[in-house]
Amino acid sequence: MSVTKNGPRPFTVIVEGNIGSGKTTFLNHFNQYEDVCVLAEPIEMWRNCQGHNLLGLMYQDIKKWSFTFQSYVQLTMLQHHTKQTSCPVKLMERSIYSARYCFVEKMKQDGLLPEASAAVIEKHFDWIQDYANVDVDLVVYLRTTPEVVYDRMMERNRQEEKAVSLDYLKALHQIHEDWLYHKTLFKVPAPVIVLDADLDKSLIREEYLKCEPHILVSTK
Ligand code: DGT
Repeated sequence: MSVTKNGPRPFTVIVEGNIGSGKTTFLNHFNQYEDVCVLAEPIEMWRNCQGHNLLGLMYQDIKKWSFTFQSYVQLTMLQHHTKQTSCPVKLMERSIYSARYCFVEKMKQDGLLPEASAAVIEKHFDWIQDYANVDVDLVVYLRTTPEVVYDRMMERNRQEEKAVSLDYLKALHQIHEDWLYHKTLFKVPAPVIVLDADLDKSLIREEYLKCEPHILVSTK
């Protein structure tokens, strides 16, 4: 356990990568360890916020729903970052950082989030960083190529993602690259491990095993 703003915190790992990069499969691999608290992305919460499918609304009309959606994503990510656990390791799918640095950034670039709305989300984000316990110890970047994740996304056929184009995935890929690989875009919140996540399911286990010792560092 390390001690930060609000007291003890487990060794915290965030798993990042493009849509369809295999974050869920990666997390599932670590479900076998009882010392690891695995927090999958709160997508079901985004699909049902008091009966409203915010993820669906966002893809139907991004301009109208971008602020609503990103506000809720930020809240649910904050809940995961601050969730108490007795496990020495916490493994999270995405983070408050990718919401802000990848998705909000992309909406801003495309003019889909009014400047005033972006300012409110950024103020909130800055306040969270200053006063909440959202520090992380390690980033696992599941690096892919856009064409591979596009095929995976088409195959899984999630209703809300029918509106997602290859061009959108290429742009998101570039933002992830600049943030976590080239490290030229935004502050990287912790050391980064890069895995080749283009690999097929039958080969990816080898990649997972490579980073296991870095993740299970605080477990006995
Ligand atoms: P995986 O296991 O790597 O295939 O993970 P996915 O693709 O299920 O999870 P993720 O986080 O890449 O995306 C789930 C959906 O939610 C996808 O349509 C993108 C969307 N999404 C996630 N976070 C945000 C966000 O902060 N803003 C926006 N606009 N969309 C987001």
